[in-house]
Amino acid sequence: MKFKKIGLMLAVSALAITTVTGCGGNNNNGNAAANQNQSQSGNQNQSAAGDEVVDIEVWGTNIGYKPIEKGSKLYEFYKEKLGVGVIHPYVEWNGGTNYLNQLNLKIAANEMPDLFLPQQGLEDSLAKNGALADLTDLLPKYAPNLWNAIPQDMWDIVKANDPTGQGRIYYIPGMVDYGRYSAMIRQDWLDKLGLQMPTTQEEYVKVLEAFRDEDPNGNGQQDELATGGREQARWMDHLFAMYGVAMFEGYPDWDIYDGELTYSAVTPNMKASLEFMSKLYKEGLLDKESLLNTKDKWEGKITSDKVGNYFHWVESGYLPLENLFKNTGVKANFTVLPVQKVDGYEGFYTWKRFTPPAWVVKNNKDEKKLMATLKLLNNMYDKKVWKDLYLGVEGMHYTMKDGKATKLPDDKSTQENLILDPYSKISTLDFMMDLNKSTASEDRMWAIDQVNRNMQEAQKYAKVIAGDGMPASVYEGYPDINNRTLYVEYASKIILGQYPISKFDEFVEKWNKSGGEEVTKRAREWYAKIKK
Ligand SMILES: [Ca+2]
Repeated sequence: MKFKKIGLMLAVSALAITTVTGCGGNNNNGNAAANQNQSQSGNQNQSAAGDEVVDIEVWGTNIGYKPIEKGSKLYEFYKEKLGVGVIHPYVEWNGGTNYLNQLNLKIAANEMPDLFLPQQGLEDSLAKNGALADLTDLLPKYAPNLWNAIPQDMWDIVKANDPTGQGRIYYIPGMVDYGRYSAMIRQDWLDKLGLQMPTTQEEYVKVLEAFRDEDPNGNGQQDELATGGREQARWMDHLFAMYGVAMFEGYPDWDIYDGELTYSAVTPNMKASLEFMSKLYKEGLLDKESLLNTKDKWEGKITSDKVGNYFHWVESGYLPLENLFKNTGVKANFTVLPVQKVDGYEGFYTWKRFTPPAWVVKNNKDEKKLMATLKLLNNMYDKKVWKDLYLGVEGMHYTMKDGKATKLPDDKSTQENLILDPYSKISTLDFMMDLNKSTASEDRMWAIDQVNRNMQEAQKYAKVIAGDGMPASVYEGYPDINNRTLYVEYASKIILGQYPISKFDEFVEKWNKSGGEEVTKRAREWYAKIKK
């Protein structure tokens, strides 16, 4: 479920960017209405020429927008841009729960959509039942744009994860082609206090002390929070990262330790990082409420000019900047905090290329529909159409003003759901940066420039972890291991000083006995398979 949130976050961050300049590839968009008129006559021509437009049914996330019906504006737009008719009935999303129920009903009624987003591992059982198209040979042949957009070694992992054990491809993974995360530090505070950017843990602690003691926000009160995070010891990955702990949005993950794939939570690296964090906590360098902070509460502190250093998505960094400016009038400068050097450790910011399955294709007996589905996949994964797909229909999703395309405000009662979002299912650094640059109005450029600079800079510290693409099935039968129950308990208490660091060994033992040993065995078997 956490992955679904990521998808939504990306959609939200993309939607928050509202203006598009009329340069380059956007010239097409100015003619969207004209294109639509042309498309109607054009399609008649196509039909006359025998190039029939086939309709297919597509299901995916819709958080309340209008459906796409035959002949509707978005239907015509997709038909014009992609050569396929997309029918997208409204299905209430409700966090994915209702969607999954409706999807199951539809499948039980033998009315599976032609192309859809699977949920919660549904693709595994469907593949086993022969309900999904085997894409192994179809994609290279009929959807080369998609096939080539995802690296071969990722396809190899998808094959290794084939639930039928035949090494075939039954789903299209989501992908992020760049390191998305970093710690951010207030460069303007460093400058004000005459401090250099820290590069070692020792220097870092000195900087945190200065943030705590020297009133960098200038209000005469000692109200600064040098660094911090959120409940369940999440969103302070930078404090783990310097010890080489694989950590994904606050969730321990899998990487190579001592030569073997290992859950990072049970490594000596984790022990050392928790010990460090308990010291920061004791010294008042870690927000005392770190383990209580909700998302809103922590972000509220960042945007009220109190926090010196936080960890998050780099690409949504304009949100804290702009909110901080709105709240306080301060134009902050957040820069990437390098992974701090600690003797004996190799630090990094975790990068996972895999995001959950983006699409599965019905094992269609209707050859025309199967070919239309593959055509749609091929055409929508052509990067040249991504900005058009992002903007949507002129007059419904965006409007032209002085040669600039401006996204219209979100309006679920009038806007059809932009269901085809390849740019968020395969996220690339260049597209995101280009979108940032070409869509920001002048008055927002100070924040957007920072974000683009930081996105580039963060790549220096991003490392793809060995556990990237590991299927959730390794946790089967061990929900507590999957939910990190023990880890959160011990990590929290150690950080707060309620447990001495020596208790860490007890945690490792308990973890192994309560299923961790078996999960580790499965994880290593999986890893041996993909390394073959
Ligand atoms: Ca202050």
